[in-house]
Amino acid sequence: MNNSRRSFFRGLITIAGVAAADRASADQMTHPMPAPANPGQVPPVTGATAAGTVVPVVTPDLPRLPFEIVGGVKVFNLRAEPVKTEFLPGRPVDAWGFNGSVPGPTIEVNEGDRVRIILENRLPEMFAPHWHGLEVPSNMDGVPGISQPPIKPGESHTYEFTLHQNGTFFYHSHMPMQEMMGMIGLFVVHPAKPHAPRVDRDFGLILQGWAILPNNTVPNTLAMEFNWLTFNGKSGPATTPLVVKRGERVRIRLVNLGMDHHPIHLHGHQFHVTGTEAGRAKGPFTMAENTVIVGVAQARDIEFDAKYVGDWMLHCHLPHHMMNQMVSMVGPMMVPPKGAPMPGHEGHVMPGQDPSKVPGFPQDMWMPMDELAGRKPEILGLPEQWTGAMMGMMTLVRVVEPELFDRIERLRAEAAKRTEGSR
Ligand SMILES: [Cu+2]
Repeated sequence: MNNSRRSFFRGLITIAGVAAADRASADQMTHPMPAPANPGQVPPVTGATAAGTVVPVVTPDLPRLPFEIVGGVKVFNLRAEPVKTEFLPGRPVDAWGFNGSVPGPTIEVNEGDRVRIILENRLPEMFAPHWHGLEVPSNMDGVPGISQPPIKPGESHTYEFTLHQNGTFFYHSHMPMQEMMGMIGLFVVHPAKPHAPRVDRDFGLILQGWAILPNNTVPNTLAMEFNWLTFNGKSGPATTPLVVKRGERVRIRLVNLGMDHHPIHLHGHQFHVTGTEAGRAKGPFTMAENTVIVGVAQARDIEFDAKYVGDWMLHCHLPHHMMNQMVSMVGPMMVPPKGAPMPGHEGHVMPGQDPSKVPGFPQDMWMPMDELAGRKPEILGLPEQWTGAMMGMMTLVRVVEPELFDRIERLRAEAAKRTEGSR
């Protein structure tokens, strides 16, 4: 990051931070307890998997799409529409998504289910949804002009098929520019018989890159450089940590739709890739890894035993994907004059050293923004300034002792109850 870009970003963060802090204190007056991070994280009382033998998938910061059973068919209603969202509090974005969410809500079903998806197009232009990786009849494939006429604005189209596969799939617009506005959602199909070894926790993350210029809210879908990187529509530190209990077996489903491939790295543990966008891979899984490239249009399921207690980073390892608001600035490169240290760099220079004589200074990206992360239960117990280096496509896998896990679960259940009560 060059000097002017970085100092500009510092300014932005300060402004955003002040605005967010105001909002946060206003929030705290009306909601004294931590707000629910994600109503979709709470397992459904009734739903695809409530009575089943599989663990429900948790998609942090994204809801689950509800359904009704009509004549043995699971019926879903999906609306393609413009969505106002925030990657971080104070960073508004005008994206496109589904049912008020970007990415769209997670469709979660079981192998063997018959599903009917009624798709309403509330976009100002034509659209059709493709079911990526699913083996469906050609006229259900969602390719405008080939397998069906495009769905015109204001019109609906019904898709119906039986799921004979299991694994991590997704739905997305089959129009590339609409994809870059955010139009994707997870489509998880649980196996009829759980895979061995069983997992105790199952998570899903959608990886996206965005080009949004300063003072702008609309993604530039023609761009080839991306300055915002998100997991499930949030940038660090607004991504909600994945909380697991020590000793549990964990699956994380990673899906990428964008212009870049993302090497996703997990700290502290080794994992195996157990599935792709084609479903479950064939075991035994012998190659241990801690970094997996999730290419565009690919899904990668990773599984590991959460052996080690700690707050472990899970992030894209491309250096620029570990940042927020990466933009080049017009104008002279900034060189800090002697005797005028840059804000945030006091004490970073060896005594007697002139920072303006050190080529490349500054480079650190330490920007604590705890106030932007909110007060959700999943961050309980993290140290102060934990957000200092949490940016971009980055979250935490928190492997915690049972006692802390139960406390977090209790807070989440209480928050979910309050959300229910306020409806
Ligand atoms: Cu990346």
